[in-house]
Amino acid sequence: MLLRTLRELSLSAYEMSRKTLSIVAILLAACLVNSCTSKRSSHNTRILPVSMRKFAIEPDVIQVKQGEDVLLVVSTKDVKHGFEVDDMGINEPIQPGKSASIHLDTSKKGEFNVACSIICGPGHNEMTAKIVVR
Ligand SMILES: [Cu+2]
Repeated sequence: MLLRTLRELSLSAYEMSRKTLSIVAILLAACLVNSCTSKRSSHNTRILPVSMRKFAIEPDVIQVKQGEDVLLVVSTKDVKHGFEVDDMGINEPIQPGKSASIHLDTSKKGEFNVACSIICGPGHNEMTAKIVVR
């Protein structure tokens, strides 16, 4: 009798822990799904096309709001260029015929210089722009 009760007790404890585990697993899964979808939701993402060419970056002033979700879609009209924003840790080669999507960190206000990081000809140094986060 006592043995049986003990067995039942340990069984129910085992089942309880299994239940707890599955609840924790479900909660974890829900959190993961939620954070994934909120990061990937394209609802509020502002997509800004930027084009590079000899020897300009257009637009040369890219204005965004602090905290805004911004995706730059950078392409080149001629040769290979490099889209570089030193203070944002961005340096992306841009190949002809293939645009690059660059997610902007807009958490800090300020002006960030954009330059071409791949020497592309005599006007290479004139290839500048700025990102203004306000
Ligand atoms: Cu260039």
